[in-house]
Amino acid sequence: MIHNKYYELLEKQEQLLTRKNKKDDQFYNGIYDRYQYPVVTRHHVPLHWRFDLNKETNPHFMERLGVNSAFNPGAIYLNGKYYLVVRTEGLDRKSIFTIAESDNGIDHFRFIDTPLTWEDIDEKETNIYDMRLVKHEDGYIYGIYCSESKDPDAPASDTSSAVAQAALVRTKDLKTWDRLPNITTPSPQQRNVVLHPEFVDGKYAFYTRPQDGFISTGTGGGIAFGVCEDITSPVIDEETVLHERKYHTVFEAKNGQGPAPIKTNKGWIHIAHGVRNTADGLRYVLYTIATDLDDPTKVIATPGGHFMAPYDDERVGDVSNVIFCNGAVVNENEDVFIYYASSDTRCHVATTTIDKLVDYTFNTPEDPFRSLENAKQRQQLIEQNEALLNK
Ligand code: M1P
Repeated sequence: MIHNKYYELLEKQEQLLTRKNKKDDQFYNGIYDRYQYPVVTRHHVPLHWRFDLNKETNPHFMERLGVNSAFNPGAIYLNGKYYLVVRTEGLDRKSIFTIAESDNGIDHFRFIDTPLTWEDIDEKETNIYDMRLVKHEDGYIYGIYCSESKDPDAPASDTSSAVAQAALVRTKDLKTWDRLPNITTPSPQQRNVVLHPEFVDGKYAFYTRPQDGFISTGTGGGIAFGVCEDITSPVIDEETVLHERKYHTVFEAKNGQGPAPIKTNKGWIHIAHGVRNTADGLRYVLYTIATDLDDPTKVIATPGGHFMAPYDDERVGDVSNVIFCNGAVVNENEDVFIYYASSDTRCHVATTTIDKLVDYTFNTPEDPFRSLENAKQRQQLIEQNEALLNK
C-alpha cells in the first residue's frame, strides 16, 4: 500500500520538473546567457529514490535515503538529447553518479534509470565524483572521474587525509559501463583528469592535474598533458604542464581542466577552473584558453580574467564562492551548453555559441599581469570609444 503523502509530494515535484527555464534578463555580458533557475537540484531527485513508499514499513513517510546536493555534472549530447551525469551526494557525504535527461538542455531535466554502478575493482575506493563524459573517436563514451580513498600512510589519529586518483569507465549507451583500471601518472595524486576526444599521434591523450596533496597541489599543479598507448591499461609516463598557475591571477592557487576541450576552426577551446585564496577561503571561477588544433600542448589564446564567476545566489552553498564546470556540449546548430555547479550544491546551464566562444577566447585582451599596465589597457579602450562617440 503506497503512502498518500507520496502522491502529494509527487504533484509538487512535478511542478518543479515541468517548470520552464528562462534566460535571466538582468544579466548581460554578450558572451553567454545565464538562466533564472538551476537545471538540476536535489529536489529533482525522484521521490522513490529517497523514500520507502510503503505505508506499512514507513508509516510516517520519512525520507530514508536523503539527498544533500546534486552538482558538478558531466554532460553529453546524444541522439538529440542532453544527458547529465550528476554528482549526487547523499546525507552520508558519499557521492554517486546519476543520469538526468532533457530534450532541450535548459529545463525539464528528469533523472532516469537508477544510479550508475560497475564492477568494483578497488575496495579502498571510498568516494567517487566529478565525471567528465567524453565521446572519443574510437567509438566509446568514456567517463573519467575522481576516485578517492583514505591515505594509507596517514597516522591513525588522522582520519581525514585522502588520496585522489583518476578512474576510468566506458560505455556505448550510458547504461552498461565497463570499469577500466585507474590511470597511472608520475604524480602522487590526480584530480580533474580529462580525455582528449581525438587520438594524438595515434595515442590516447589526457589532460591531467599533477598534485602532491589532496587539497593543495603543492609543487605540482597546472593543467598538464600526457599520452597513453593502451586505454585498457592506461599509463601516462610523462606529464607536460601546458597552463601553469600564476601569481595574482584567477588561477593563482590551483587550476584544472573542465570538460573535454571544444573543437573549433581556430583551435581547441578549454573551459577550466581557476582557484585563488581569500580571507574567506578558496574562490573558484571559470576561465578559458585555446590550444592549437595540430599541437594540443601549444596554448594559442589566453583571455584575461575569469569567464564566469559565482553570481548572486550561486555564491552560497555547501562550499560557498565556488563555480565548477566539468560538462559542456555542442549541438548540431553549434549552440554551446555549459553546465556548471554553484557552491558544490546545484547544477546550472549557461548558453552561448561556438562563434561567441571563439570571439571571446581570441579577442578578449590578455591579462598584462600588472595594475599600471591594466590601467593603460583600459585607457586605450576608453580613448578608442570616446573618439567614436565624439565623431
Ligand atoms: O569544492 C570545490 C571543488 O574542489 C575540488 O576541485 P579541485 O580539485 O580543483 O580543488 C573538487 O573536489 C570539486 O569537486 C569541488 O567542486
